[in-house]
Amino acid sequence: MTRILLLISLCFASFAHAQQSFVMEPDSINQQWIERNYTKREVMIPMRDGVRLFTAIYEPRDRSVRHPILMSRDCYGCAPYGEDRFMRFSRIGYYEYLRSGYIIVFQDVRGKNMSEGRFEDIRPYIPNKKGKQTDEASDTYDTAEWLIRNTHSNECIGVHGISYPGFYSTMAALSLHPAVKAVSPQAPVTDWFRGDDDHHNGALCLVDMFDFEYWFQYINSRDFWEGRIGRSNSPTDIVRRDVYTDFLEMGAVRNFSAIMGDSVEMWNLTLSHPNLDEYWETHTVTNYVQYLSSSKKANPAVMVVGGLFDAEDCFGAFDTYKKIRAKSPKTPVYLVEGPWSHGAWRYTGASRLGDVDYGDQAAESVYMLQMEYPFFAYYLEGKGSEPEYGARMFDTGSLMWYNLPDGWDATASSFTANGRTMQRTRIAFQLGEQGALCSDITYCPKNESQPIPYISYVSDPSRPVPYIGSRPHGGRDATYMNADQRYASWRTDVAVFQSNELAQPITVMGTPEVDFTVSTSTTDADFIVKVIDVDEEGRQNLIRWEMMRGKYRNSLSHPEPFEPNRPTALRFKLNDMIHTFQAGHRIMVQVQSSMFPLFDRNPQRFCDIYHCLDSDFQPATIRIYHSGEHPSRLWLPVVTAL
Ligand code: PG9
Repeated sequence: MTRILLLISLCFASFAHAQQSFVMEPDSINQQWIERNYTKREVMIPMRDGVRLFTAIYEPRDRSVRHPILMSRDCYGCAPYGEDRFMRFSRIGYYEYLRSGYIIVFQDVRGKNMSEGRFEDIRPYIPNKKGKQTDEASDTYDTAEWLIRNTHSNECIGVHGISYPGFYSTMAALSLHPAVKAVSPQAPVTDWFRGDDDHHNGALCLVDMFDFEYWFQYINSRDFWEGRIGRSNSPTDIVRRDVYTDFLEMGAVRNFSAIMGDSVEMWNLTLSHPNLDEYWETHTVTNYVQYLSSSKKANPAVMVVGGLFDAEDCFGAFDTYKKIRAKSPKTPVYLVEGPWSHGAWRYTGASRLGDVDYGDQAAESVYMLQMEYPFFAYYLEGKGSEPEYGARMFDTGSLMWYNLPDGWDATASSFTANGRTMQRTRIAFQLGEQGALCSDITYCPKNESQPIPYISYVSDPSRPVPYIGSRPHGGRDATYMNADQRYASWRTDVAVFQSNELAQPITVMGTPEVDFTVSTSTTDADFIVKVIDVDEEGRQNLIRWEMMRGKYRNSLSHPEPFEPNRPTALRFKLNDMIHTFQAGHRIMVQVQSSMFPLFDRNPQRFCDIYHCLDSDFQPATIRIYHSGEHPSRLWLPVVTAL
């Protein structure tokens, strides 16, 4: 840690003087002030291979002191373009930095918008680059070199970004430029096959992929920014009555490809790599975070931020943090997980999702003033103290933060939270007869042995289970992540298991694990497991869920058919959860075999789903075994304070 202190002292010495000459009245900042006190430059920064990247630099006019730099590398544009057109900075996201005189930098990544070069989705990191070899880490390195030579900076650079810019932030940490002192990947694009954006355990995120990819390649481009095409030039921008009915009518994935056309690279790549293969693994940034420890000159601090109800990259935030902790132990890494949707923490209204309010402590101002700004202030300005927490985790049931000084380790049997020692016990919540859910800490109905040791339902691809109860929707609605599940629990193709009313609160902190025995009358099927908090009003609040495409149950790389009607083990993990089920509530588990059109439908026949025909789709009789020789359990990590 002494190295960090030395680096910080360098930042501090060159910046400390800044405070006197740049302090402003707390409420005096506004867009006019920004435009009066900042200049804007647009430059094309040359990379080592000669490709030039468009970079917008907002710099304080005050050159009596040197300023920290906060950069975002972006594939969605750095608008407004033009040195005479200032960005309207979001109060929540930027005012603390502008108030403190940061140089704010936005860069179009290689091949996107006004930058030169060729764009590649989730461009792989290249270890031990030679000569003019480039990746997003080297583009960041070359940009940092240029910035510290051509701005009035204190040679302390922070990089942050949400979603795809979150991916570029993780790559920025891997630049290992000595001036890149602190990085914050937020809701970072991380693993597009296991759990982010494009797939969940091999099932295609149909709405997101179909609505995003054409737009991302053609509309979000220089042609758009220079007025040659408009937003509506997209064949996927079809008139929507309701995405459920419209996408159901469109049928098999091959029909979506026909509309998309054959020029959308990421759509074509996705469909030509249906299994987890080398393409996906080389494009997964967490396969390279061990290189964070490979430099003696740089050791950037990393603060990962995630939303517990993030519909896009919930997996990515947890996985980025866990892999950095495991593979680069010398990296100072922090995790913040709040009750937020994708990126909500940097915008007004963060504490609400759908019709649920998670309270004042979940507000964007709490996040910015207590978490993000202090992190960058410490590492870029030497202001304040090192974050006293390794992780700050929000309990979505008790609506309070846990400060975990030792960070987040979902496997630890004991840990410290809010100054108390917590003990974690993996408890089996067993699926039971008549839809019971019982465990050692909840009531178990007497075990009247029933001749039928399973609950069964018919999964009919012509009537898939909607991913959300409200209708109509033009696209994917992010509020499904914590929505009321009563719309599903009455359906005959959803298996429902619930506990008795809890006599005491039960706090779950960690990784829920499915450990079921199932069967299908066909050779493939999907399984979605949902963990639900049933409150006193009977609202069935979705807390955590995950999809497993059945053929990948044993391996994401090597799909296997089911033997029809043979009881088969089904084991997979859900994203971590931090949730207290209050006394008087019930714990509910729902199991279903479609979540449409969030995911593409499974034809329920072992085949290459992306090229199967409408006629390939068939109903399947699904059995969820619950007793006898085939018990099914949901393992929940229950914690108690010692
Ligand atoms: N996570 C978003 C996304 C990226 C790529 C494909 C689809 C979605 C995002 O960058 O906002």
